Amino acid sequence: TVTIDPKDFTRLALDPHEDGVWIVTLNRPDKRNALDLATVEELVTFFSTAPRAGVKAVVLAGAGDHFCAGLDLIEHHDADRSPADFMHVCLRWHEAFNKMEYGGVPVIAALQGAVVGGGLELASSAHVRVMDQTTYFALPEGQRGLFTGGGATIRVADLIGKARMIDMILMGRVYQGQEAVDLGLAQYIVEGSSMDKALELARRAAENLPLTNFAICSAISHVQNMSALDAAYAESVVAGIVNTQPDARARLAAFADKSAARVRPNS
Ligand code: 1HE
Repeated sequence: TVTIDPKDFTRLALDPHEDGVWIVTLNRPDKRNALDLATVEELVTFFSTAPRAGVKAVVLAGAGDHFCAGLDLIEHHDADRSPADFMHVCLRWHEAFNKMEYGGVPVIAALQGAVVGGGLELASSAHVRVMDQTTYFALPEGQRGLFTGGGATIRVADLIGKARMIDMILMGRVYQGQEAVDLGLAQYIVEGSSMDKALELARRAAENLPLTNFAICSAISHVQNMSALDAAYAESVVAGIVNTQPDARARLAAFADKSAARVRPNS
């Protein structure tokens, strides 16, 4: 079996819980968790391995007052990269973020403070985003003489629509509070700690069967990239496997013998 040793990681703090939920924390708070190459490589390693290492759900967090300040602008400035160099940097970001989105393990982002630039690209690769009252979203690339390179044109446009994304990056517009939820940048906003809520959600997700979560956290994203004809085919194949899994028998039996919880409206 594949194992993940938290001691192998320096940029990420890894905290595995007994229920299979892992808290993965960007751990450079004095740099506002800016994404340097080393951090991205650790994200690639973790999210490439997690689906085979028994990780049932992940809470992705940032240490300190800010979730993530995006691309490490100092490293980028000092490296004075060629176009080919930076293309390869972006490809490593895509490797990490695609492993998150398509890996089949639920990833719940616990957000606070700045979720900006590449930090928003990272957050938008999670399956669920929880924000607190301090959280704000922006794409400062426009003002910095840069462009997004970590998937914002794909995922941020998907979350909020093309026109709003263009406005965000063109004007440096900042979204926060309930408006950010209404637009789709986050699914939950809490008065207290986004970590507490994200952990609660990760634990709930981890109670689903792993194969079911694999389908939810990979097939839905893959299917979005397909024609309707191929999507219907792929969905049928995935449902064929998931909906006949032996582990689902007990849950179906519980429904049949009326011991399973019924679906009710919130009280
Ligand atoms: C950084 C970075 C960074 C902070 N790269 N070092 N991203 C941005 O344009 C966001 C830039 N950052 C900020 O606007 C602010 O730092 C924050 C709003 C996130 C936080 O403000 P604050 O007042 O708490 O911190 P600070 O004093 O600005 O920064 C504290 C330290 O973090 C300082 O380092 P120090 O060694 O001088 O103490 C900063 O240099 C460092 N720091 N942010 C490097 N981003 C694949 S393309 C993706 C394109 C992008 O992501 S563009 C980047 C957009």
